[in-house]
Parts: sequence; C-alpha cells; structure tokens
Amino acid sequence: MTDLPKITGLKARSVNAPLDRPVRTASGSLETAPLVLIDVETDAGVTGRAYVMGYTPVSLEPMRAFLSNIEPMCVGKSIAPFDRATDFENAFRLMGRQGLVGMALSGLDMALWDALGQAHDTAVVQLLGGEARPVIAYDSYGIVDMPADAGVLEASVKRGFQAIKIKLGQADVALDIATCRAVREVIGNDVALMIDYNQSLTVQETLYRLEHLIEFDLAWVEEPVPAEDLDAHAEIQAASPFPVQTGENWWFVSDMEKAIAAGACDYAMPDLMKIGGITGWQKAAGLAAAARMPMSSHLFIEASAHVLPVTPTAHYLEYLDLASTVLQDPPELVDGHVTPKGPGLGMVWNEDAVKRYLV
Ligand code: SMN
Ligand code: MG
Repeated sequence: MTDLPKITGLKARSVNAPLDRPVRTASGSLETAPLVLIDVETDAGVTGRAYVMGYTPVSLEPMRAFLSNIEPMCVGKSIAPFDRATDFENAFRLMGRQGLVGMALSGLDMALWDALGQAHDTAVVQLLGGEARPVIAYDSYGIVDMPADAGVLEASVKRGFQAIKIKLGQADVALDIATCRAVREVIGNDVALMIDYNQSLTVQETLYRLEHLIEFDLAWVEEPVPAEDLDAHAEIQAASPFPVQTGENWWFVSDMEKAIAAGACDYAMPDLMKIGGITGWQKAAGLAAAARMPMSSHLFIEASAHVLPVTPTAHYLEYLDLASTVLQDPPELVDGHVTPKGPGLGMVWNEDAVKRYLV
C-alpha cells in the first residue's frame, strides 16, 4: 500500500467575486461573494482546492491569515482529511472551532479531499463509494420583488428546476402572502416552494404567518427563529403546518446532535463550511440516517454534488452559485440536476478572474 501524499504548502487568497444576483434576506444581504480560495500543495504534484465564503468582506483577511498561520501545522503531514481534522480538533480544543476558525478548517478539509481525489485521479463521490450521478437541486433566491422578478423565476422553471426557495420575513404577513401568491402564479403548483425566514421571527410571529400561508403548500419553512434557539425551533416544529428546515448554522456534528435531540426540525441542511467539510458531512449524514431525517446541502454547489449521492437520506442540493466566476469549469445544471465533476471536487481556479477579484 503506497503512502499518502504529504502536504508541502497551504496557500490562501481572498477574492470578492461578483454574484449573479444579490441575496437579500430578512437578516441582511449578500451583495458579492467574499471567498477565501484554499490551495493545499503536495509532494505528489497535485494541489487540493476548495473555497470558503465569509458572508462579508471584513471576514476575509482574518480567515486568510488564520489559514496562512496554520500552514506549519500541516506541512510534512499526509493529506488524510480524517487525521488532519482530528489534529485540529485537538489543537483548538481550548479556543473552540466555531466562527471563522470552523469555516477555515472546514474549507481545509474540503481541499484535502480534493487533493486525495486528484492523487488517485478519482472524483470524491467515487472515493466515498458512490457513483457520479445527477443530484436534484432547488433554485435558491433571496427576497424576491414581484412582479419584477417574475421573469427570472419563470426562467428557473424553464431550466428544469422542480423546486424553488425564496426568502421572506419583511414588514408583515401581508407582504409574505402577496409574494407567495405571485410566485405561485409564476411557477405553478407542481414546482415545490420553500421559504426561508433567516432567523428573523419569533415563535408567535412564525406560527401567525404560517397560518396565513397554508394555501401555498410550502415544502419547508427554514430557520424561522435564531439558529441557536433549539427550543423555539422545536415549538414551531410541533405546531407548524409545514416541515421545519434548519442546519446551515450548525458548527460541526455536535450542534446537529443537539438539534435532533431537541426535536428542532423535520429536515436538516448542514453547511459544508460549518459542519466540518466532507469529513464532518459524513458524520452528519450518519446522524440524519439514524433519525430518518431528509438532508439537503447549503451553498457549495461543487462539493455538495459529491456528498449528496452518498447521503442515505439525501434531499435537495441548494443551487446558489457563489464561485463560478473564479472557476475554469463550473458544474453544469442539466434539467434541474447537478452532476459531480472530478477528479477530486473538479475545481480549477480561473487565474485571470482570481487576479481580477483579488482583495
Ligand atoms: C442564505 C444563503 C446565502 C447567504 C445568506 C443566506 C440562506 C440560504 O440562508 O439558506 O440560502
Ligand atoms: Mg437559509
């Protein structure tokens, strides 16, 4: 059995990439895609690549500097993602791995899995024991303005999306009702419609609003209250006419365990950048299977397409494009599905674009 390649370098660069459309939410907006691009150099001549999204440009330099600072802890070690994740869990036990640290370590994990796949000229989904099959996706919007956004919603349906998510939570329930009615008129009743309140409501306000949205047959209501308030989520889950979805703010699998134990949700949607990368996702997928809980992805189209085919309770891939502007060959969307690309995670930076958006 041959030894795994060793890490010879860990490089991180910050870019502020353009977004096709801003992501407006009830708790703030994403006008650009502030990304840290991670390169894991190895002695096998392959470079593992992944990115993390900092939500705001002010997070980029701290995250980039943290990755640069941990380079000496990586050099000379193998690219084994599980072992490196264990190293860092131990190394940062006192400090804790929430926040930018957890995001950077999760991104490093994804880059290590990419390196592993490249070293074996294999797609990560195949390394994980799956076949590179198409994964059903939903088109993910921010707060939509109707009727101005009717055209793009119509285009989503024409592109083959069988599910669409919109964000709600502005002003009052009247606007939620008007928006859902207008969106339903455009997409029809055969396309699944999900809503996302981005942690903006209270339990009472959530249940009040959901009572007025019954007619729209919603596929899920996402993060209605603050992500960390598991009891509030559980209170809504017990009374909601629609399934409750949450998970994008779970830090590593321990947060998911707590949410499931609290009965906080019907569905799970861990974020690869917070759950611990692909190594963390595998643990999360096992928890979801044991709880018989449908599990969707959050952002990170490219890597999510590799893990959902080997997720026993796989639900949807969130199609919200963050990185295609800095990738040479982004994944294609075909008939509302995304197929994973290899080797590795299939990501190669478009260096001209990286230079253009470098911060
Ligand atoms: C979201 C995504 C990206 C930026 C902000 C908010 C959202 C989602 O919570 O689930 O898509
Ligand atoms: Mg969300």
